[in-house]
Amino acid sequence: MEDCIFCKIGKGQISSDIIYEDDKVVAFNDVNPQAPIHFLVIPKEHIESANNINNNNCHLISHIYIVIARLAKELEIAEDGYRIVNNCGEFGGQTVPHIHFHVLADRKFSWPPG
Ligand code: DGP
Repeated sequence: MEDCIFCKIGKGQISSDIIYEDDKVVAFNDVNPQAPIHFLVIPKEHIESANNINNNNCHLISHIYIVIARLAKELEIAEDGYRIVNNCGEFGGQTVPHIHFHVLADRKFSWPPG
């Protein structure tokens, strides 16, 4: 999508602190970190939000979870645990309309969220 900032990051048109990339997804550090480790994982294909997951693109979502598990081991956060957040829509707090999964780690998180 032309005006989408995360599409541009996925295509390398905007620089970001990339920690993992393959043909389907990119993981990069969040510009406004909320934890000592805070990165985002996005599909390169434009999917607006969780509302738009379907049978044709769900393989990208499962792939994102596989990548998160791999990065968690590499970053040595798997054992302590971490939080995966996917904000959806206005009430969910989504500010960038390209689906993304926050991975927050290296501190303890409370529940319920605010
Ligand atoms: P959300 O509120 O769930 O839509 O989160 C969007 C996140 O994306 C927010 O934590 C800040 C981050 N973000 C927005 N623009 C950029 C950018 O250009 N680069 C990076 N690295 N992160 C961004």
